[in-house]
Amino acid sequence: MEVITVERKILEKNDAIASELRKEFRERHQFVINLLSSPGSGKTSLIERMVVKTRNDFSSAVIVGDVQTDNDARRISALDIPVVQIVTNGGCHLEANLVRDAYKNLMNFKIDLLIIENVGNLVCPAGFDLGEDMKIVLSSITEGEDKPVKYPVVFRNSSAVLINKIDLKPYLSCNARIIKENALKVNPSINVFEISCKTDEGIDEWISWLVLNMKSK
Ligand SMILES: Nc1nc2c(ncn2[C@@H]2O[C@H](COP(=O)(O)OP(=O)(O)O)[C@@H](O)[C@H]2O)c(=O)[nH]1
Ligand SMILES: [Mg+2]
Repeated sequence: MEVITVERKILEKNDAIASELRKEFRERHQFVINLLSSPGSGKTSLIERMVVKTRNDFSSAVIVGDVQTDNDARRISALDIPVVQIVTNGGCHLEANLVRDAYKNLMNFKIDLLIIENVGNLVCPAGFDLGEDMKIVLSSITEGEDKPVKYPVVFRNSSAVLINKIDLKPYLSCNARIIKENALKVNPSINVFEISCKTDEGIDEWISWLVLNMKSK
């Protein structure tokens, strides 16, 4: 019983900070997405592709969470956009207070799209509101077809699933159509995109959908 009480208190505190953040993002006309996936599904690769393709249209910034190292922040800062790395030192997800502290470093930049790359994990990050407009989950075809049904909460809480690495279809027995069906089973309103961060297939369609949502905020 105590554990449940403590967990609820943590989530309540997190949600209060997330609400403040959401208000601040709205006042600054910033659209915020929270990227979730297993380690290695392609979150950083997606950010790299998106920034290259959209930099003439709008300004992006990134907050990236990892258990250790600032490798991802280094990769992203090579694109010459503002990036803040949060090292959680063992923590399996980002919390709103960490994002609030990281966001202080982004006050002086013009930002249209803020991308939060969460810690690679399909369980813990799902329950934590970071003030984002949307959670987006990546599921790559190297992970198999059953991730949406094994980890339903993250798929249920996400507005879109990006089925990544479809360039590898010829080499794998995993069927992207079944990932899609499983995702729709746990969340009938989830939007599904098949993408490759290697060949760029599907990336334009995903970005067009995102931009529509940014414009309607
Ligand atoms: N073949 C292929 N490899 C990819 C694709 N996207 C990412 N990768 C590779 O997958 C590995 C993990 O990608 P990364 O972006 O670091 O994943 P993250 O841990 O989710 O940020 C890297 O070696 C990428 O080059 C893709 O669409 N196709
Ligand atoms: Mg990464």
